[in-house]
Parts: sequence; C-alpha cells; structure tokens
Amino acid sequence: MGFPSNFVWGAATSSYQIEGGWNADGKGPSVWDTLCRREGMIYQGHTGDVAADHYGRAAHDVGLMKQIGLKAYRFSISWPRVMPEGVGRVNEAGLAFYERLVDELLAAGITPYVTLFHWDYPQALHERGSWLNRESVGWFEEYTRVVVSRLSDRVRHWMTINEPQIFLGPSEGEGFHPPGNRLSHGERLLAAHHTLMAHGRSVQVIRAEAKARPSVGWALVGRIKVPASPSVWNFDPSGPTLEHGGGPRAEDIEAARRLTLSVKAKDFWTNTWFADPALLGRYPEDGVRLYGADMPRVRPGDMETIHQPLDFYGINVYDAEVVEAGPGGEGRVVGFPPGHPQNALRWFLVPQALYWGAKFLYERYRTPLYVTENGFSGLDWVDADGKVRDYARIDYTRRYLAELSRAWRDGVDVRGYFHWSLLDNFEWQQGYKERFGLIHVDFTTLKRTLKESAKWYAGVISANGADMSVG
Ligand code: IFM
Repeated sequence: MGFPSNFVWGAATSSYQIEGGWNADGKGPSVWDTLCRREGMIYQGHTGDVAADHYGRAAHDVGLMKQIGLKAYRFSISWPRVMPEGVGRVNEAGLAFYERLVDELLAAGITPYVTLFHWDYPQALHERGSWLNRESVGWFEEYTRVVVSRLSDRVRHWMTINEPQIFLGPSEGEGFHPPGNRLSHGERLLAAHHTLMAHGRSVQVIRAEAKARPSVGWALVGRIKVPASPSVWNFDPSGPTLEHGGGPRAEDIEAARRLTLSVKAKDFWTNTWFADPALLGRYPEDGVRLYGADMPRVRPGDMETIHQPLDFYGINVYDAEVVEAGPGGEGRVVGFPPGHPQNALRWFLVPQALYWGAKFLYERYRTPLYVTENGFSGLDWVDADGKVRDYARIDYTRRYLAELSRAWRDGVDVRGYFHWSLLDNFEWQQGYKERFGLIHVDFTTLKRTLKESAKWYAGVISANGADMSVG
C-alpha cells in the first residue's frame, strides 16, 4: 500500500444534490427544479428544494470536513444561483455564498476544487435550446468568466464539466434526466459537440483570466472494462490474490483495454468520444465510422477550441464490466456470479476498476489523474446508540483504494482521491432513496452524524493511506 506524499485526500458533492435553497436570495430555476415538479419523474416526488440544506449550513459542514481531516473539498457552483437567467444579470447574493464557502474552507486548511457545471443548468437557457444551440458555447464562457473573476484569487483548482456522458445521455437521449428530451442520435452528437466546445472555451477563459495560476481539468465517467481473473470474482480474503496466480491473462488485458478505449454503440457510454477530441484533438475513428451521417458538422476552428491542454483528468469510477478475449481476441462481457457484492443501487463491486481504469486512461492520455468520484450507496441509518455502522462502505473504499495504490506503484501519476460523497444527498431520479455520504443526514431534522466510514477515512487520511484497518 502507499500513496504519493502530497496525495490529495478529499470528498465531493454537487450543488443541486446538497444545497437546497432552491429559490433563496434571487436564485433562478434550474432544469432540475422544473423536472422535480413533473409528476412521476423522481422517486416518491422528492425534490432538491431543501436537500441537505448546505446553503444554510455550509459553515457547519466545513467544520465536519475539518473533523474528518479532509485536505480538499470538491463542490460545484449552481449556475442559476449565480446567473438566474444563465447569462447577463449576476446575482450577487449567489456569488457571495460561494465566496463565503471558499473563505471558510481556506480558513480550515481545506483546498477548494471547483466544478463549474454538475448538471445544474439554468431553466432560462434550456428554453433557448440548451446545448443544442451553438450559442451555448458562449453562454458557458460568460458564466465561467463571472465565476473566475470572483473566485480565482482564492481558488486554484478548476473542473469545467462533470460527466457529460450522463447529462447528455439520460437527459437528451433516454429522457429520465432533465430536460427529459428524446433527441435523435444526430442531435445528441451535436449537443455533445457544443458541450466539448464549451469545455474548451471555459479552459481558455480560466487560463487567461485566473488571478492565481490555475490547475484545470474536468471529471468524466470512467466507463471501465476490467480483464477477467480469479481475483475479480473472489472476495474471500483467503481466496486467490494477484500474488498467488489470480492475475488476468495478457489477451484479456488487451481485450479490456480495447473496449475501455473504444466507441461501440450509439450511446454516450464511452470515454474516448469525449476525451480524444479534448486531449488528442480529434474524434476517435471508430466512433466517426459508427456514427456516419449522424456526425456533427465540425467547423474550421472547432477542434482547436476543444483541444486545450489539461493539467489533470478526473475520473468518476464506481463499477466496471468484466471482459475476456474471445477466440479472435475481441472482448466479450462476462456476467457476475450469483451473490457478487452490490451496492444499494445494484451496482457490482469491482475494485480493480480503479487499477485498470487509471492505467488504461493514463497510458492513452498521459495526463495526471484524480479520482474525482468514487463511493458506495447504502441504506444506512442511525442506530439506537447514535452510531451509523456503514461497514460495507468502509470495505468498498479500502478495496478500491488498494487498487488505486497499485496503479500508482505501477507508474500511473495519480494525484488525489475524492470520496463521493461528503453528505447523504439527492441522488437524481432516485431522490433520497439511497445514501452515498460519509456523513448521515436526517432529511427531516437535517441533523448530521459522522458515519463510521467518516471516522475510518479520517484515519486513512492521517496515515496517508498507509493504514486502512478498521477500528
Ligand atoms: O450522485 C452522482 C453524481 O452526481 C455523479 N456521479 C455519480 C454519482 C452517484 O450516482
């Protein structure tokens, strides 16, 4: 086990999922405010109106972060809180909230990592065509400028967008995230093209206008395939380990690599469709071939805008599919055996996702990595004695961290790890059904309770990952 000496230990959240204060102090409506009011869209009609009331309790929450010993906190800015119509008018009270949060963090010795867009999109801009409208590139640029001009004397670490795969897939394709569109494949690719351009323009603005030298990245879903091996299936500590012949075959590794780095279907569950243009300056050939006539028109200069150097690449990793090589070497997905561990959302536990994901993406893009999200959804509650015994979260996290450490020892430049999430929060269309937090939130009283995992994580941080034992 081991991590670099300056490893960044953090936790992450996003604005709509924790803030509440949905119409407080001049905030404009976001597409999620609208969707939550549409019947049948969200589990039991839950909304983010109050969420964890982080808007009203940010100072208290920073105190809890300090108690855990976090070195860094990743949060996102609510675009409509800062610019109620998305462009033009600036809501000073909204900006002041984030200024106070940053000041509190710095005073507590916690480094802020700011995500500009984690799906909290102004309703007013949705009504003007959202990412389908080429003007959306300029809207995001303007919003970036407003935030950077106010916070960049104190914030150095920036992420432009979070998981475009999700806010474009379920939102514009499958219709269960807002705005609930079912666009054609060609339209979705156009929205993705504009999103990539908005990312590139935002990077340019941050670099040109930040007051303190910035470090700029983004956070993508790592759609990871891992090679089949006995150690992937066997969770018994006395079972096969890599050291005891439980490692994968070379052809399975190659199959997993190719599938992780390919475009195979007309959906957005891909790494390369987004990362190749941004980091290599071109759309991947397999995708261009597959998408054919649906391809967006790439105008002169578009790719130059998209292709901006990044200081880091953020991966959000929770699970993976397991693959093995077929007779011709092509990868095929192998199902999980009965009883394989799952989280409350029924996502399978595959700790090797952090090893292979980090390795495959680093080898292709040669950009320092952060794990910008990784965590476990459970059905935790406060026991009669006041403790939250979320041992499955601890076990999940230590297994994933062990694999991340292995990636680092094998030469991957991993800079930090942000646990998802700091607080129990609004899990999009699932509402408050499952809990991802290190800190339990009672959504009736809004009382916070540090879970056993938070106490364990505090120990991990203070030992810089050298000790992951429980209790
Ligand atoms: O809660 C989400 C987050 O908003 C984006 N990444 C995945 C998390 C868990 O589903």
